[in-house]
Amino acid sequence: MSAHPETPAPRPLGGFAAGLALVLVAVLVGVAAQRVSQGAPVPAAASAVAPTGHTTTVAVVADGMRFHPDRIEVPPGDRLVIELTNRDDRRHDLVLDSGAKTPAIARGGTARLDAGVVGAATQGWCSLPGHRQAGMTLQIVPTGSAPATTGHPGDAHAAPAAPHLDAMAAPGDGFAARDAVAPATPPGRLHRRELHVKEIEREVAPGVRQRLWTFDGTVPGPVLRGRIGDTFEITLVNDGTVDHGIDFHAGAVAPDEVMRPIDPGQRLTYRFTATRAGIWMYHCSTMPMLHHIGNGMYGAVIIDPPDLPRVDREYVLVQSELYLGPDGEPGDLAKMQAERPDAVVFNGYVSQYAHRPLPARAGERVRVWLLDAGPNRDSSFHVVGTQFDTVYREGRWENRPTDPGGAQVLGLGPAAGGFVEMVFPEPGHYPFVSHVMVDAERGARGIFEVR
Ligand SMILES: [Cu+2]
Repeated sequence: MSAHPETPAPRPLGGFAAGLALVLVAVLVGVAAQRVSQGAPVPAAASAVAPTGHTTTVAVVADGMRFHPDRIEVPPGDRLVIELTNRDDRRHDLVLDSGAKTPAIARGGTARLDAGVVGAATQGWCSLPGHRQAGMTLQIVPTGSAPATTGHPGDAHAAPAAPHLDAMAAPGDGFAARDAVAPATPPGRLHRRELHVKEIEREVAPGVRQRLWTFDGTVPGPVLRGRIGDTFEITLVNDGTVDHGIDFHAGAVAPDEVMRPIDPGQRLTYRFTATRAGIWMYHCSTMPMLHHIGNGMYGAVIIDPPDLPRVDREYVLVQSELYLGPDGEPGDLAKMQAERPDAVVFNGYVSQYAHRPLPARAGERVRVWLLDAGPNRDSSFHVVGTQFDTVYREGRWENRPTDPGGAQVLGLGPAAGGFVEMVFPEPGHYPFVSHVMVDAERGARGIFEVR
């Protein structure tokens, strides 16, 4: 198997490299293709070309989120048969413009695709979510014809438009915001739980529904909490339709086994011991991670610093971006790649705490834990009308109430976290935002209602 001739070639990087790659592919096809005559009827051709009665067979390997080769030249009029082998650790299939397709095959699996008589350039791709946009495409070209145009893979077909999102719209009366209250630190030292991957359709802004990929049906996933020295034994169960995995930043462990993607119906147990304090991200570990995190697969693990004082109230806010796909479908990977979010949100829903404010009382000390789940954008958390006398960021106390200085924002890059504390001076409505103003205006905002 490892001595197979179709060892993945380097990706072409420019004109010269592309030209070289074409020569290599031509040689590769010349070696791998078997052209045989046969009298059996052939499937209808995509364009009018006289069938030659020959069949060209090409071995294609799926590996590293690419097809090798990713361009196949076929004598016009030949029938093309592709023998697909998957060497990746995740499932793939191959779909053609014509509608011909293989089933999804697991690592080591093979499938045979009859592409019919080749008369015109044809596109192929892997139809598992995100794989086409991540670059899993294949061109079939009649020998001697001009190369097919290669636009952005995500633009290769006209997709239905994304729904319109109004960041100022109010949710309906029945809307319940996600509970932002931080869970209490549980007493035990071993935290055992199952996390089920669920692919669910849910509202992310008033009137806007998306098919989200989730841990346990919520976005963000459940907030887990413990102390330094605690062990977490998490069993991930994939109740979804595509492969998923998990990666906990809260523990140090070799990724090979525990972070591997698992097929639908499978489970794995991920054990780690928390040795350092902070608010740590967890997220799906399946490629393209940009798509899996961008479509909802993230959450937080809080490991309390040993000297964490009691406060009157504690909240958790996880910031993330929304890249809308068509209504009721997963988020749009092409937008994620272009860093063009439709909205930026706290705890998964546009401006939810502007409509359902978080309560507090004047004179109370309030702690807000923050995690920037991204996947792409920084957060700059600010509460209008207050100053932070306490800042804890990425494992360090940066400000304490006894310090003469204070802080106006908690700045976080993607996957970073921390907490701030403040005392509200008097009753009122104190807006909170990411002070990246374009993000505040597209949904990263809320209100503390202080009585
Ligand atoms: Cu996933």
